[in-house]
Amino acid sequence: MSTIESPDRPRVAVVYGSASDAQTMSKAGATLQRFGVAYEEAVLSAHRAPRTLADWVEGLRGRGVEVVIAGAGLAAALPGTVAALTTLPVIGVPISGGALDGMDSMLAIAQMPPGVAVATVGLNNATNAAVLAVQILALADQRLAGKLETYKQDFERAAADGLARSTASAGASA
Ligand code: C2R
Repeated sequence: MSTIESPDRPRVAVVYGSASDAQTMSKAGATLQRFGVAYEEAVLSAHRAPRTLADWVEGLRGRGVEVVIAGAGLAAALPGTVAALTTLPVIGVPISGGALDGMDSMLAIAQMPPGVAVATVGLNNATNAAVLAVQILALADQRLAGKLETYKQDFERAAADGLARSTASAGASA
C-alpha cells in the first residue's frame, strides 16, 4: 500500500487500484483542493492485496473520512469491495484501458447487487466523483454549500460569455 497523507484531517479518501491509475485519479484531488476539502490518497487493490484493503477500510471513520472515491480499471472489484466493507458512501470511477477499453470497468462498478451501493460516475470522470463527494459533504456544511453555488454560477457566467462572444463574432461577419 502507498498512501499520501493530507496535513489536515481528511474528509474524503481517494483510492485506486494501481499507480497506473494515478493520472486519471489526480483530477479528484485537484477538484477537492479547489474546494478546500482535505483528503487522503491510497493505492490499494481488492484483487492483489485484499487483507491490506480491509484494514485500510476499517480505519477510515477513525481518521475522519466521510466519503470514499474509488477508481479502478479492468475487472474493477475495488469500489464494490470498499462498499461491502463500510457504510460510508462510495463513489466509483471506472477507468479506461485494456482489451475492452473501460467497458468492463464501467459494468463492474455500476452493476452492484442490491444492498451494496456504489455511485458510479462516467469513464475516467474523477472530477465528477469529487464534485459529488463535495455535494454530499455540503449537506451538513454551509461553507461548502456556498462554494458549490459559486462553482455552478461560474458555469452559468462562462456559458453567457461564450454566447455573447459568438453573437458578437456572428454580427461582425454579417
Ligand atoms: P496495473 O497497471 O497495475 O497492471 O493495473 C487497476 O485499477 C488498473 O486500472 C491495471 C488495472 O488493474 C486495476 N485493478 C483493479 C483492482 N486492482 C487493480 N481493478 C481491483 O482490486 O479491483
